[in-house]
Amino acid sequence: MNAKPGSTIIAARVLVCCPGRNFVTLIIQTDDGVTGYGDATLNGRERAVASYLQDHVVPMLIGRDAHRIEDLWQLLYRGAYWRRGPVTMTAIAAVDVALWDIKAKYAGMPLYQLLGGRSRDRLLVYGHATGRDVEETLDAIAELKEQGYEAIRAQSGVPGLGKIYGVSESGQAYEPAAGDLPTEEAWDTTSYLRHVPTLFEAIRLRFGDALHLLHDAHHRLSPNEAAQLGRRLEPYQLFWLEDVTPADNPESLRRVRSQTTTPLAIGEVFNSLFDCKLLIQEQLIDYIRASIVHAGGITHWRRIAEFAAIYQVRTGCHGATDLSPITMGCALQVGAWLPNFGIQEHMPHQTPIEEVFTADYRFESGYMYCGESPGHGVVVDEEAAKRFPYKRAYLPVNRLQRDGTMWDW
Ligand code: EZ4
Ligand code: CO
Repeated sequence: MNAKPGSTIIAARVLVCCPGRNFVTLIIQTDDGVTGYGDATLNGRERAVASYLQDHVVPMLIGRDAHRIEDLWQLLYRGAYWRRGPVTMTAIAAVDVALWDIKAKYAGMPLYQLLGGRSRDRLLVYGHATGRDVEETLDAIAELKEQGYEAIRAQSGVPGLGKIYGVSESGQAYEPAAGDLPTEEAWDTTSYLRHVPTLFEAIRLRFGDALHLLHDAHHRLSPNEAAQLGRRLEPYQLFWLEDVTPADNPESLRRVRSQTTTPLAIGEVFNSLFDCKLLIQEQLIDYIRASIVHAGGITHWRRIAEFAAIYQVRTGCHGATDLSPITMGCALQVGAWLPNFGIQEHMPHQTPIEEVFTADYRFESGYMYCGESPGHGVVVDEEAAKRFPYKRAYLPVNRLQRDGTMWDW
């Protein structure tokens, strides 16, 4: 496969840095000085993807035509023989995104132009409100409303339980991952199911009906418990209820779907169209949460999104802070084009991330606006990154309060 001059990949390197939290970035350069950046961050397993890229993918890239994005995607996917899985698909995503960045820079256009141009002026995002109890969550919602958010994910501590993942300590974000090893938290589904409707009742009482409300059950429920929760939340008209059951069994959603009209979202841990297929085809969900970084890059993610469009399923891309600004830049570029864009998660990155990543997107009053610079609009300062070396860090895990059984967190 001969590359034309002016588009040959001459260098590719992996950068692991920790400006407040760990990020893995793939940097690809062509012989005429165009640089593309791809996100390869897999929270808590960062080094595994860095090695996959460094040891097995980078050597295959050198000398290839940077414009043959599809062919390189197929080479890395089919060629590995061992298909799918988060590590593989995140590594492929990094290559894919860096190459789309390069192609758009060659074209001198923002990425959305290469996909078909704009379908919308701005992208609806949702913010995160959490608190140790209902009152704190209500205050957090009030603050987000002040900033203009029209859609808010609400989580709160559960009476009788200590700190649980997804709920912050006072005034703090519940992320990033902290601790050299995962801490262990205690969980009780009965207490949780009793508590959640009271949270949403209080929210509607204080803020009325206009606000879009979301909630994340973080894979902790059985199909029947999820059906119960969906029903009990119907009076509060949620925008979506997320990850009610573990994502391994898509059939579980049949039970939930048949029992409740509360809109369902799932898929932040999905890495392939095959994870999403049944859920979309049977219209068991309303929003697909797969992200560009964990689902094979723009090339594969857009197959998921366009497949979803056929079944009136809209996108709601994962956008927690473990997805680097590169992934956010791509999500906004692609979301500017995608006809069935639904909503974008927005959890702002914390300082000092801006010392390493410069992004051309912006948030304003409940919406995000993608930038107009060529590429996906995010550049990485490799020199600055050296000041922030990788630091082992993990999110907490979960055990049942009753008897210490390992649980989904
Ligand atoms: O737990 O990104 O909806 N968002 C989430 C996230 C995920 C983390 C895992 O790395 O559930 O906070
Ligand atoms: Co989630």
